[in-house]
Amino acid sequence: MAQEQLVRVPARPSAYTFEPATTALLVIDMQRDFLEPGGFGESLGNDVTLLRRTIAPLRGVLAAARAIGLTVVHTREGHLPDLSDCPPAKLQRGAPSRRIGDPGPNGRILIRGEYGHDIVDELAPTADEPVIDKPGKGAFYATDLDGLLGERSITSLLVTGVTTEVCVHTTVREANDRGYECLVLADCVGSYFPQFHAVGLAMIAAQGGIFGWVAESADLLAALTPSAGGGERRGGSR
Ligand code: C5J
Repeated sequence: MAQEQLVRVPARPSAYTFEPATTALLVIDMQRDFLEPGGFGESLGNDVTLLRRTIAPLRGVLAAARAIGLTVVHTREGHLPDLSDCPPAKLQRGAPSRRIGDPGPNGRILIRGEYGHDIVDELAPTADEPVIDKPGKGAFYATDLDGLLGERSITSLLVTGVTTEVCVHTTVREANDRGYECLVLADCVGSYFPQFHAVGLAMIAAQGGIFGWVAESADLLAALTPSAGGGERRGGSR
């Protein structure tokens, strides 16, 4: 019987263990519309530079995931050009300087196919990495993400992206209800509101990990490096 590699990552509230063959790296909404000036995030009055600290550690995690052949899935929040998949409640909410669908410097705000809707250059997906387009905050709502993960026998998710308390949290909650074991990488998720980021992470790991686990990406990377002693073996003859 072939040996299966188990990776054990120091995490909160307890160590997180996963098998790479049944784990996916989920990169949520690392889009220009949230991370660069002139997009949806800025139109809501946010300082987009607050999210950019996630890019460097996420690049490291992405490179490590690709190196060991982990399934990598990206998501993008956005809408069809005719806005038929955008509920009026979402379109009309608040008083943004530009609404969803309005023209901006990076194209129409949060519209599929526009430059601003796409993922930032630093984290561009490779041709074989699925990109899930989603109309909502949660990556499971009105998408085929669950089916895609099921086809690949994925049961564990390493969750990254923006924003911590909105699309990341919604997706982790959806995933948790569907039985996935989620590890959220604290330095690879970000918010326009540092206090929401901190509380959002605390909420995930509270109550014995009510929604999942939280770890730093450095601890994941160390666990993925056999010389660092991170790997454990399961199965096989030992
Ligand atoms: C927001 C997201 N914040 N990706 N979307 O509207 O978190």
